[in-house]
Amino acid sequence: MKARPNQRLSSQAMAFVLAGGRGSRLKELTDRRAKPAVYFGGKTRIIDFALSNALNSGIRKMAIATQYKAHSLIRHMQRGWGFFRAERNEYLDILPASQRVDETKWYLGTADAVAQNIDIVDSYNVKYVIILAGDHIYKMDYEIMLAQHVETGADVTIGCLTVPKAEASAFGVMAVDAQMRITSFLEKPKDPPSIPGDPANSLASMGIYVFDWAFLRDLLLRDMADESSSHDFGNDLIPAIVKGGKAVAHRFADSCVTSGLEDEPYWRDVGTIDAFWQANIDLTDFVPKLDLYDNSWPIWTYAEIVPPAKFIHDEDGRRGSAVSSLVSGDCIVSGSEVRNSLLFTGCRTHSFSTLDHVVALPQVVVNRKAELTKCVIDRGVVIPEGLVVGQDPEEDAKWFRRSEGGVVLITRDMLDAWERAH
Ligand code: ADQ
Ligand code: ADP
Repeated sequence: MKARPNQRLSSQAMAFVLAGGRGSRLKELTDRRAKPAVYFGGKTRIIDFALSNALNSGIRKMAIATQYKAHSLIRHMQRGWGFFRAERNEYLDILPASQRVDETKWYLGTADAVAQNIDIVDSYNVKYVIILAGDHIYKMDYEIMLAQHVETGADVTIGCLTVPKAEASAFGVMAVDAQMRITSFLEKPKDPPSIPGDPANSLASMGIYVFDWAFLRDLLLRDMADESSSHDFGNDLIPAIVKGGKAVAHRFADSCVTSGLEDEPYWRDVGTIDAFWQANIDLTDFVPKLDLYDNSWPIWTYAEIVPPAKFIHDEDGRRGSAVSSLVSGDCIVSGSEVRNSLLFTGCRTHSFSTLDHVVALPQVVVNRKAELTKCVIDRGVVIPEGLVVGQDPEEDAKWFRRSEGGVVLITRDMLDAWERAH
């Protein structure tokens, strides 16, 4: 593709979103849906963040590779992201594994997910490909990262951020020189190296990569033919480029999008029940670290057309109230007290019930006299009258999943078992 002067780089780029991972640390929340399809923040799902970043950065060509429990993700994409128009040179393709090149072959690794779709990427006629993970919460302007990639002439540019060394084993960890050229890269090392002069922290890969398509295409073809490869970006392709080519790190702090409210770069992998609960509850803070109200960087999603949230006194005049909480449309808080909680669309809470530090996914019903503290309630769960959760760890763990951090996850299946026994 020949560039015109003053053309934004994003208009010559596509986003390839990897949304096929299992996300097993989210336990039963990902029993029926892939991690990118998990709800976050009251209205949105996790994948909406990466896709909205791409859209807000000016990218109009996207492909999403799915495989594990893809149904709810695909349905979400079709409902919420179906506005791309080929006649405006906009494309969004959903690419489930085993449905194109080979009927039986799953995507072996993240690089294989791209390799199996080389023809689709070719058809987009783009100069740059930005590889994204569909499972992180952050706001980032990819145009800035593309500009650095072009300026440095790198083979690959990798988004990076500083993480505590104690957590760095979960990441690709790199060392860089003064020009941000990556001098070493270790995928999920047991003993991660720290940043020189900053022993408490390591420089971690965000799993975001910018490539010239011509370069990546070649690399993928060679990788496909290599039987010793696991066909994974972090394990195979990136370490090889660091050794034999030019890999450059891009600091997330340079391209993260903050509003006047936030002052530090915000990036979360909400990969565990504790991290998921915390990141949702953080939104109820007086000044949250993630500003969902910044309409200069909207997070697009599929949203049903629903009536407004409603707060009512019951017949005895008991107040239905929510403080320090986010309450989505179609919720009715009736004669109950909601504190420091987040209610997704369509929740109902009935008289004499209390919710404290609760994340209730869509269509949760909390019946009378239930007392819920520090829990995550899966979509559509009906909490029976008088159920108390979050006060007796042993009792909670008997029926529900209690995380290391003391968050109780309640799903329909768990409640079915509880109901059979009571
Ligand atoms: P991980 O996130 O652990 O590390 P991985 O499990 O490969 O790597 O997942 C990356 C993304 O690809 C996720 O969004 C996942 O859903 C998706 N995915 C995984 N397997 C897939 C498959 N077979 N087909 C399609 N999609 C798939 C990576 C990097 C690290 C980096 C972290 C940052 O390897 O170097 O530090 O991301 O989170
Ligand atoms: P409680 O909270 O005491 O258990 P209900 O569940 O009967 O009481 O709900 C009380 C109030 O909630 C109703 O009187 C009504 O105002 C409101 N409500 C319930 N369902 C709806 C609905 N579908 N549309 C509008 N309001 C509703």
